[in-house]
Amino acid sequence: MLEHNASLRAADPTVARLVDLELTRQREGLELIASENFASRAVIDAMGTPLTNKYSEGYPGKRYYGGNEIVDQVEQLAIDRAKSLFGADHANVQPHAGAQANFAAFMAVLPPSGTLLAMSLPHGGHLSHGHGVNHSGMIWRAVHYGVNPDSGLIEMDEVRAIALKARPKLIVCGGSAYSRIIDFPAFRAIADEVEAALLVDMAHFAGLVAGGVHPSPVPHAQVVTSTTHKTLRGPRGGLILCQGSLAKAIDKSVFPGTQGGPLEHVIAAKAVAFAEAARPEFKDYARRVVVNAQRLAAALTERGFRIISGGTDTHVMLVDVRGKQVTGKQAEELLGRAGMTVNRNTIPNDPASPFVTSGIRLGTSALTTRGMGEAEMTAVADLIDRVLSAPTDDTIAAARAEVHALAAGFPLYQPAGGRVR
Ligand code: DSN
Repeated sequence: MLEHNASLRAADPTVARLVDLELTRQREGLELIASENFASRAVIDAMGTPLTNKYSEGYPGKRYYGGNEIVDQVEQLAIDRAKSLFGADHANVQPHAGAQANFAAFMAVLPPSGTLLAMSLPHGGHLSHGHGVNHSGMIWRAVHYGVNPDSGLIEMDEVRAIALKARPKLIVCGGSAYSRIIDFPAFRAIADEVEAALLVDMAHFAGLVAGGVHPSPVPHAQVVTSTTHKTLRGPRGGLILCQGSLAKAIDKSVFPGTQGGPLEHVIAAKAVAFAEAARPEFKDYARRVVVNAQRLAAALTERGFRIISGGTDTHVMLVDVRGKQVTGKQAEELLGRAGMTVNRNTIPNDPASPFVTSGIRLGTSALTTRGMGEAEMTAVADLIDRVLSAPTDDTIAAARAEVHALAAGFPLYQPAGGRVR
């Protein structure tokens, strides 16, 4: 357990034991889920503070409760740091999570029953971008674009043709399993042509934008939403950036529109993360995330896996596992038994159901935070290949031992000398 949690151990050993077990799981395994990362000790410390005790509905200087003099400073710091980090006119740091950020942002720019155009979930989009089982798909009329089945790429001509036909008032790009740089200027040109607003959900690649290794959507989109815990390596939470003209509408849409009291302890942790992401060493981190992802994708390709779109420009890749005679679900389970955490994922035009899938999604943000580099990525590709090519108990046990040894070389949350401090 993190040593500062000694009070938890004394007060509630049951919860403390579960935290210990989870920390051990994180330490001993290889975290390959593309949307996960390891927040710094400072970020975790900021979350575990008495700021959680405070009600602060409203915004700095305009609250509905007394006693917010200090909390105002915390939230203003987070706002200022977010604006400076991303060069945005306005930031709202209150969304509890990415889906909440999207819902509030959509509500601010698109009246209910209006039409939105976004990437379809099975092609790499996101549930909150108008999928039928999500409220966004019930409140708004959602039309979707996908990727070319052969290239795995978004085709802007197709997006434009759909937009001209559907006449959306909101166009959304960004998603959870698209590994290539999105053409933001082209999306903006289409949005302008059909008189729609452009919203970019940069949840996955926000850290790469902050680190300067990915183009920023901020100059091109009226609204940019994000989470703060993926490549950005902050606490679990959401963020909205927007042009100045939309600042009031966005703020009203978050509170009182969709949320109540903000989580100021998490907002403090967001402030810490934004400052960390502004440091020169974060630029180096972001660069290594992408180099590692490209190495992992290349090493998997060399071992007979098909990477959708042929590779990656970011931290994420979508891997077709059918060549190894397994489904995505089986691959997730087999790799999990070997200590490698991945998630099954549909591939474009997947013949398997979303519960079974033909692919897995991998990302390098977390392993890079641990300090791993290209040699380790090759080793990880080799482990994945060995497990999925011959998934016997012996192969899995041998791989698990190697996974533990590899992880032990890159310690996590150690009291002294660990790579995540
Ligand atoms: N669940 C996140 C992901 O894994 O990409 C997106 O919200």
